[in-house]
Amino acid sequence: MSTARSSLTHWGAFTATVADGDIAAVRPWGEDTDPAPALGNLPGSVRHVSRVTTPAVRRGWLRDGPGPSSRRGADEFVAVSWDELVELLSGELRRVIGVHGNEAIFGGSYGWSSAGRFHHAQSQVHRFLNCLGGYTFSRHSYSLGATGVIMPRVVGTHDDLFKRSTQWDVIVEHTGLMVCFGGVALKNTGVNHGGTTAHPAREALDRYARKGGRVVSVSPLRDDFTGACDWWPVRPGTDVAVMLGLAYVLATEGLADEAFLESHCTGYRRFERYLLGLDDGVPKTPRWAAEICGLDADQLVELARQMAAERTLVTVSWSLQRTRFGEQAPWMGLTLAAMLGQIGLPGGGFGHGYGSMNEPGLTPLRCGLPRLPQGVNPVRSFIPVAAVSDMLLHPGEPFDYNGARLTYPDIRLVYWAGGNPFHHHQNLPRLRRALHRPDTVVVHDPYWTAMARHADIVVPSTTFAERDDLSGSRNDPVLMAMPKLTEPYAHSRDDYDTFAALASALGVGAEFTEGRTSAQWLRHMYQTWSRTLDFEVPTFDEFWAHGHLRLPTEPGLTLLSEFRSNPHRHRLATPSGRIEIFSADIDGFGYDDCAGHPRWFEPAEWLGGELAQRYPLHLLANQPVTRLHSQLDGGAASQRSKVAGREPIRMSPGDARARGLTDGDVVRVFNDRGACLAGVVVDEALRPQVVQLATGAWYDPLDPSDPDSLCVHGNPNMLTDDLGTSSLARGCTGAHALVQVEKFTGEAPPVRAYERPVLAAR
Ligand SMILES: Nc1nc2c(c(=O)[nH]1)N[C@H]1C(S)=C(S)[C@@H](COP(=O)(O)OP(=O)(O)OC[C@H]3O[C@@H](n4cnc5c(=O)[nH]c(N)nc54)[C@H](O)[C@@H]3O)O[C@H]1N2
Ligand SMILES: Nc1nc2c(c(=O)[nH]1)N[C@H]1C(S)=C(S)[C@@H](COP(=O)(O)OP(=O)(O)OC[C@H]3O[C@@H](n4cnc5c(=O)[nH]c(N)nc54)[C@H](O)[C@@H]3O)O[C@H]1N2
Ligand SMILES: [Mo]
Repeated sequence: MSTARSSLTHWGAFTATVADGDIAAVRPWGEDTDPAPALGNLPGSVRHVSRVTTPAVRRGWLRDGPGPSSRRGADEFVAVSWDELVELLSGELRRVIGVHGNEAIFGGSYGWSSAGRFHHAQSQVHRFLNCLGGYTFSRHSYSLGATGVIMPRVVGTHDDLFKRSTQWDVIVEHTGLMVCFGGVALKNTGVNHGGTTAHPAREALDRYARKGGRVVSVSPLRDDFTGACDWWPVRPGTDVAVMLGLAYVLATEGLADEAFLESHCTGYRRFERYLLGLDDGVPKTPRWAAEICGLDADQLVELARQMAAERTLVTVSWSLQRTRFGEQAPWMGLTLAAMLGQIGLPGGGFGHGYGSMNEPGLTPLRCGLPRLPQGVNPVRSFIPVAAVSDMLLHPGEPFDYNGARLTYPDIRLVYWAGGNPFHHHQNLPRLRRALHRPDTVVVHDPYWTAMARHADIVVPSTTFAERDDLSGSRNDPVLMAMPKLTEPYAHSRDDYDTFAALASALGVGAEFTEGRTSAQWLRHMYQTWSRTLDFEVPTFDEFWAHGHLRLPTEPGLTLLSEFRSNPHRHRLATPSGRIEIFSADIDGFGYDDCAGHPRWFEPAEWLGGELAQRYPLHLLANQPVTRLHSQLDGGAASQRSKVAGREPIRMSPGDARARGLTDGDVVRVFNDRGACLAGVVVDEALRPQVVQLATGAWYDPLDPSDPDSLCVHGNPNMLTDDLGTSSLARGCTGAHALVQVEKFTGEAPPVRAYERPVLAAR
């Protein structure tokens, strides 16, 4: 018997055919003209061999009790019953809270998990831990670690840059020139947090091109822009120099909009001293920039003049801030746009994240969405999200963050539900050592990810396909029902039911559930939400029966148009109320890695630096085309992309030739931090000396007992560093690393990442 139902993932809406307890086939949602390839990973995902079938406990933890252990990731697991699991886990939570306090629980639990708004694992774990008295939390995201701190300080918002970005229709109608740092990578527009029912970016860019709109794509990869453009193959990590070179032309040729800089900005003169080199003796001329970025100085001059002459949109992809000194690129992009004086004019100004996520360019909802209340966390201790290894390795030690001096808490229990640190964190050998430290590591996941393999207690979760839920996102017009497609596989349980059982064992059952089942929660969330609306919506039952609900949106937006029209009435939430080209606050922090105005900092790992002598290739560890992060890496679309069973590494023909490499070769990619294998794809779309290996291949150590072991599959976080963007934001720096690549000789070891661990008898 097969049935067809519609549902939603972060990478799009679809209709599934279900047979034999699994998704058999999917068809993209009717209105989606550009569905994401990752939909192809769904068939077979419910009964995939990598599913966690039963609650499991690491043998050493079961035998010796909680405590630091270097066996994490190498030990056997023992299957336990749900009753035993609840007893062991609730007992351990009680112990840690009783002996060490709630601060000793790290519950940041970063990760995307599923699109559903109720069964969102991170929301569930936060609500649960809040009922227990709180937890050490994490701030911001791996997506936007630097932006999340710098942009509120200099333009008063982070969220509105995306939610209320200049819309595609406005760009198509008004923009004459798009200068896109990091391109507009359509592969990334497949995805949106909370799901998405339409992917309009490709079609909008087609219309833009047909109208004669011009694009300059500044990126090491040609395919970061689809269709006609001027491709400027920049050296990775040098965009700020390019922007400074352009700004220099504007400043010295009388092309900067002095009136706008005066009326809407503060601190331009301070910045201009730096730009002109009045204090450091280094004018940031196009020639200076060209030396750094590897582009042509005359072309920079020409482009700056055109930018001043045309309606110009300066866009900066999120990847540019996921690097050392990542605060600078969005800040400098904003500054460049401010000098052009077009911020707030239709089709002009600044954009951040076109081609990073589906959201920028889309129309926002005129209302909120149903949500699960997470309660209140009384614990004040937190870390910037990408400081997880630092925290575990340096308890009690101070660190700088956003103007404050904070102290790392002493974590005893790590609780992860709905994320995969072996996907998202950098420097995996260091992460493994950090994970040896706590007394207990708990992971809820439907799959045996590397994080689950490094846990002491593994809790088998259902996937979105095995429960009722609903979802939508703030820039998509459709609220979708996500009906259960099939029964829970093996002994998996909804995270909600697990937390309800634990809460009950710990005496806070009623607080956690408020007396509701999941079904009652869905109805309750919908009804609570509908009472906040200023328009009529159908009843929950009508919504559920129909399967989706169209919501009103706000078309025609231009970012910061209100601020432009009246900067007094629509002050920005910055200290000056204006765009801060110079921030007295940041200047006052006295950091040597983030100054009072945007500037060029030379990173340790770039092609112009000393380290490039030893590691002469610049690795871009970007987002994968065929999946969302590490999710469903075992699925058909992701598997089709592999080369010799490994994650593909792309390199330019010259770099391949110099190493005697051809398509299909297995290579070892390495630097001082670690190494992984990958499968070669030779491609002219890459700037020479640049290689590209997407994130998301499941970590697969050749020797699981050795933290430094080679990953045989191709996880680029074996190579990246977790130093943090700067003392200001301490954001993720996973986008870049310098590496060397060599042919792997001998028989390549098999990839075993998806194999279910053998569960030992007691
Ligand atoms: N080198 C490098 N590293 C990066 C990046 C980069 O560009 N370069 N990008 C970074 C970015 S931007 C991000 S956002 C992160 C993403 O990092 P993550 O969000 O941690 O990655 P995902 O693979 O999406 O992990 C989600 C996990 O949730 C699980 N899951 C799904 N549904 C459920 C559920 O219902 N319950 C439970 N308990 N679990 C569920 C999935 O199986 C999966 O293991 O990675 C970051 N890491
Ligand atoms: N298909 C798919 N889409 C996704 C995701 C996914 O996993 N799969 N993840 C989603 C998430 S959570 C996020 S946060 C976003 C991330 O969005 P981004 O961070 O923008 O995505 P990336 O693919 O890492 O980077 C985009 C491009 O920037 C270019 N780039 C890298 N470094 C530099 C540089 O120094 N200079 C210049 N000029 N260009 C550079 C790379 O060539 C890269 O292809 O993507 C989202 N979209
Ligand atoms: Mo992200």
